[in-house]
Amino acid sequence: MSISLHSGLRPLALAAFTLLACTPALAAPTWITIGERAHALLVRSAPQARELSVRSVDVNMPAARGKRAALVKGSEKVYAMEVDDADLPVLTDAVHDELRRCGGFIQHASAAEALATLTRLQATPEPTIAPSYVIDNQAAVNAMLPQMQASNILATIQSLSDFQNRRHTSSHGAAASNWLATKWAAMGEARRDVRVTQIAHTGTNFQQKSVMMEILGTGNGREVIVLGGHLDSIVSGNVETVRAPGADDDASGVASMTEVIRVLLASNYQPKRTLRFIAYAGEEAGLLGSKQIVANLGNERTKVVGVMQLDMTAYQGSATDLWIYTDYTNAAQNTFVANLAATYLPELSVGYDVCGYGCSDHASWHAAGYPASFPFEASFATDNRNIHTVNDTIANFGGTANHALKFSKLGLAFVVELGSDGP
Ligand code: IPO
Ligand code: ZN
Repeated sequence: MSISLHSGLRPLALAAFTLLACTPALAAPTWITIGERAHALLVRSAPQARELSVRSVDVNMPAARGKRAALVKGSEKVYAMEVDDADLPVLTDAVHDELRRCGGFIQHASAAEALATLTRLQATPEPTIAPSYVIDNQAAVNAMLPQMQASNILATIQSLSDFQNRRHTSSHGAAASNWLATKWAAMGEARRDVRVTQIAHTGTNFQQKSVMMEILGTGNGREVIVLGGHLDSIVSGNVETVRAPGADDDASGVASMTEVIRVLLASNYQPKRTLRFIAYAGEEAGLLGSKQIVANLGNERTKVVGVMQLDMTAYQGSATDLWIYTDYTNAAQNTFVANLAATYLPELSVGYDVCGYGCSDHASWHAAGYPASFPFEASFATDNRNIHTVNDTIANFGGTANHALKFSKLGLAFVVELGSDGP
């Protein structure tokens, strides 16, 4: 700002200048929306952060945490904040060290976007397309489910956790992206309707690309079903040298998706809607990859009909098999997901829980108004204590991918039931 003091400033401008001068300028301002628990850490770690707005957001909660589908209204405060870009790594570490199991934040491209996100959360967005949630592809799904193998999932988890780490700002994170893109491209080589792309991102030292495989829809290809998980892993420390196997968080989700892809292609399944499998970069640093992918859709003539996130599938926290998270997800689609489990995996038990604002990439989709669901490996109280540490290993989730296989099966049922619907 340049002010010339001798040119007769109007009192209002002078008052504004005085106010601004009292607040230290942020070197590189960026904008986030953040849930109440992570916000408490932010004001401690970055007192110069500016609050732009705060809303109390209604969230669906299970009437009692556990095996009950009945939902009640709860609420959480979500803040729009202007912060210094340089403060975000500290915040990320604080969130992961202290909250680990709940709450996070979403980074935005502008103050206006952060504020618009708050408004949309409050309004409980209506999906632009109301898909049919009728379960009517039993023949196709039941033919594919028995082909799915835990051993394949385990092998992919092993390969991903063999990278030193998968930080979005490290050479290892970039290499893991290249490895996955090569693997998915080889799997789809024989099909002309399969495309694998790496999606580059913007941000400080953001080296890791998201990886996307598409199976193009034959009849209704402009409508899209998304199955996602995140590629990056995190342990605090030097990004080039720290060890972050991230076997459960989230090699397991990416590996579960990879087995869905393998069996769909082996069965020569051709969807009517387009299927997108996305391994998001930079989830651990504020849902960075998914946020940018969702924002980029603004210019694309596609309609995302349904989104499922697989973030942590390999560690079974309790006797209950599948936990459906009810906050910042779509209630109607969650009912559909529970019905898929009852239809195709009747031997499994289902529980319901909440994890707070921004706990995984489904929140990027939900915040933009797309129907998203988040089936998870455990309850909030019984989750894997080893995530975000060097001990997030295969051995520490029990050495098999038997639990992860359940999520592969659920994911396959989800993409086939929604993907088979035509115009
Ligand atoms: C996560 C989500 C819900 C629960 I309960 C426990 C853990 C994962 C999220 N915190 C994360 O770090 N994803 O990568
Ligand atoms: Zn994590």
